[in-house]
Amino acid sequence: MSSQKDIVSLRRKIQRHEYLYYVADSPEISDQEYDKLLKELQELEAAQPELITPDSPTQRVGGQPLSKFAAVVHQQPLYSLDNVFSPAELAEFDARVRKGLGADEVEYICELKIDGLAISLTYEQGLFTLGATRGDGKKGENVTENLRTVRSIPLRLPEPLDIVVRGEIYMKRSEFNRLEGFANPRNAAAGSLRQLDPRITAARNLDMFCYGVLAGQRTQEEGYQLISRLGFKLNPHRRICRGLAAVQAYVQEWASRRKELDYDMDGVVIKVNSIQDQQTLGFTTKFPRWAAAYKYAPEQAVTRLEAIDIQVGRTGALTPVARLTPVELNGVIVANATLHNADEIKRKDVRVGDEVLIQRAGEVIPEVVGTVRSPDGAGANRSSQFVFPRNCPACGAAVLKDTEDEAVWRCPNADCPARVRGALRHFVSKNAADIEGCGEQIVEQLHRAGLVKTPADFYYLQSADLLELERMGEKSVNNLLEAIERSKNAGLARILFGLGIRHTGQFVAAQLANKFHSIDKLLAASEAELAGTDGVGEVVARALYTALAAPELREILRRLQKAGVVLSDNREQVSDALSGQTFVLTGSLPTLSRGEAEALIKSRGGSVSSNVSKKTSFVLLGENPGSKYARAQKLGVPVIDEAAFKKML
Ligand code: 3BA
Repeated sequence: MSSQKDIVSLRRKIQRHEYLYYVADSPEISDQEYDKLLKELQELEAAQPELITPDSPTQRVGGQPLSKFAAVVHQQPLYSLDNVFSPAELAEFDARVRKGLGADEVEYICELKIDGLAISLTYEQGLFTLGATRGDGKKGENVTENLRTVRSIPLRLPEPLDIVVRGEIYMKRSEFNRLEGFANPRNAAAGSLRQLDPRITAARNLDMFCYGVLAGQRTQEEGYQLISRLGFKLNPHRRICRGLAAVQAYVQEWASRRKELDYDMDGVVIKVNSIQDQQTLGFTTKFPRWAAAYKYAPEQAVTRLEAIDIQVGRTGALTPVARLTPVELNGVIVANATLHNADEIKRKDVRVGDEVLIQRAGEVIPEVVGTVRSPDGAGANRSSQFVFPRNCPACGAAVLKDTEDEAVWRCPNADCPARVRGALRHFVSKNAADIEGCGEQIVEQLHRAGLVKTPADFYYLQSADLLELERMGEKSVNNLLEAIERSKNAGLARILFGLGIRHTGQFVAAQLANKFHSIDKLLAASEAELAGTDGVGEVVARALYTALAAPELREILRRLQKAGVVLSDNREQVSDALSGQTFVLTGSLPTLSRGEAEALIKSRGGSVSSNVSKKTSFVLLGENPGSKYARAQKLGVPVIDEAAFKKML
């Protein structure tokens, strides 16, 4: 039996590594080592549940689902920010501040305005006891259990303080891209924070930047340094700017640099640095006179909404798409924009025939913001409200939601022609089987003609059948058959990815291929063996185990194999590319998580270290690099970005 002392010291150790990984972004141990420590603690606590404390790292997801969130009255109200929209308005803000202080020049601190949700964290005696949303500024919701799942939020402080810290909860773009049905990372963060079941929130990997300061500081910057020392995560891009010109330069710089970030920002927050000056300026009823938010204008255009179509994806998700009178949006002609989901159409009340505002925010796909009513018509002659279909437009099946909270309606029919076509398009795509020249139209034609229903059918196509299709001459038939033949060597990882098995994205597919090397070994693997794959957790392993046992999938795999599609990977070919090379990671990468990058390196024979030395082969550089970058430059260690890294693989 282990002592309380063992448990406490193990807990401290894990807390320290959580800090290093999630806040300081400079881990000293690998994900596997971390998992091992956590598992060890879980086992010790399971044997002696009376020793579990609320700040234990095992308690991040301990809570039971709630039936509703309780209201919380903020001890101190959360103010809003005064908005400015142009350099001229920013100059007016500076003039007001200078006048209020009787100063010629003011020292400001500028920081990125994170596009997330304001929250407040309360600590009592150093223990995290309450987390609340901003709400209307006076009253918010108690989301403590959900905030406990956010790894960058400390559950215990190094000192037994009674404090309240404020900040912004947000979702990284790379995390948002994994999810479906949310309009943007902000909505995804909001939806994830408002989940009654903390296990769902935990799976969404939310993050937080703090910007609140504590009493007794001389400047805002000192306040930031203090909360940083207490273990909170701060956005690293803040800068002290003396005078208006320096502030304008910061605003301009980040207008173009925002694309570098893995999270959305919608402007810059400018704060008077001196706390005494802040007190002199005070507050209006709504906002502090010593702060302003400079909001960037999104790329927008106005055009007519011609129609709303519903697209059905391979997973069954129904996405409403706006068909527009083509219009130019920053140099690109746009004819379609997403309306995201049924709730969004209702909320925005956009109707066919309306003049609508479209914009391209952080993402590549433009979205419809809302209707711009003409001053005369005032909407008198508008068409009726869009009615979201109750049935799949492609097959007629009644549509469903996975859970009530979800915004996405889905077609549940696995044989739905739209879903099947989506699945086939996915299979032939570049990162999957890569059947060259087999575009959307050909897939559609083959499916319509009844020649292809599953991915395996591509490999049984006969030229006689193909020649009967419209616009398919001898040459195009030969080209297609040759491309299909070539794709037989795409490799296990791509074929696995192409089959669209749930939870098996490009990354997991590559990991599975690397670990099991052949489809037969993969199909014979136990759930535990699947869970032992880097990048595959227990939840995914369970779902994957079930998916791999499905008779339909087994039959497709059998027919692929019979047709000569290679379903094994040559060990040497994949695993030795990085053999003998040592990598150090710093900063966050645009698409890969740290864990994914480490797993990729190891799976190819390389190793990962946390310290840069002369022996380091490469430093893999992401956004917001730490001191390792400077050290790499000093030692002359080659520095590569994610794109270069992927090429090496
Ligand atoms: N700084 C949002 N308010 C912020 C504390 C003040 C403030 C914000 C900020 C009022 C961001 C309003 C909601 C609120 C705490 C009130 C930031 C950001 N500073 N960097 C000056 O990044 N979005 N939002 N939160 N009190």
